[in-house]
Amino acid sequence: MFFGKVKSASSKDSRVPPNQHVTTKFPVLHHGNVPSYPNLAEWDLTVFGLVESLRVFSYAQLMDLPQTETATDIHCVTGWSRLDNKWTGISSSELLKHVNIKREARYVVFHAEEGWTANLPLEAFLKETTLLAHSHNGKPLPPEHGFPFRAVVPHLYFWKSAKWLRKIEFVAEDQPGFWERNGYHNYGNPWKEQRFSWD
Ligand SMILES: Nc1nc2c(c(=O)[nH]1)N[C@H]1C(S)=C(S)[C@@H](COP(=O)(O)O)O[C@H]1N2
Ligand SMILES: [Mo]
Repeated sequence: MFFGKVKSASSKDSRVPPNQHVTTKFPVLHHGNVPSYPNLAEWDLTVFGLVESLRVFSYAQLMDLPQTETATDIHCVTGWSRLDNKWTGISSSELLKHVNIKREARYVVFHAEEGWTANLPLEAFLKETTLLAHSHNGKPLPPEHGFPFRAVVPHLYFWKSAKWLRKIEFVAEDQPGFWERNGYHNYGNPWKEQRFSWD
């Protein structure tokens, strides 16, 4: 008798971390308000901290940088996973062609609107699938999903993927962000189920 499931390498099961279920919906989850930007000329993205010189990018300047497309799965700590998301934006490695970080920089803090932050190690930021995204499945992000720019860090639980990104800070010492100070795991690897601080 065989009681297990037959798995193949291409099986969706192998792409879904433990205790996650797949949804084709795109749930909206956040703390605080959805900002609106009637005038994108007033929006900017600041890169600061342990950098040779602080850089402020306008929306137009970011859109002029070489664009990257990724196809990645997202895993929310509340239990849903959404497979095959196409994101368009600026890769972290592209960004770092325009900003020189100092060698002491070891962690990254994403600063969103309303003081919301998320932290991650520099290596996680530098992973090739990490994107500053402006589009999802070929369309500009809707306001509730982070318009005009959000971080996408698909190899960590989705709370690290800051919506309404306004600043990226490079630091030497880790600085736990909003959820990390409120009981979530500091790193958040979905494959190891690093959901809460005690996991
Ligand atoms: N600025 C900001 N970004 C955020 C959050 C937030 O509260 N504020 N919540 C995070 C959480 S907990 C999740 S699960 C995802 C949800 O993204 P979505 O609403 O696009 O599905 O956004 C993340 N990014
Ligand atoms: Mo979340």
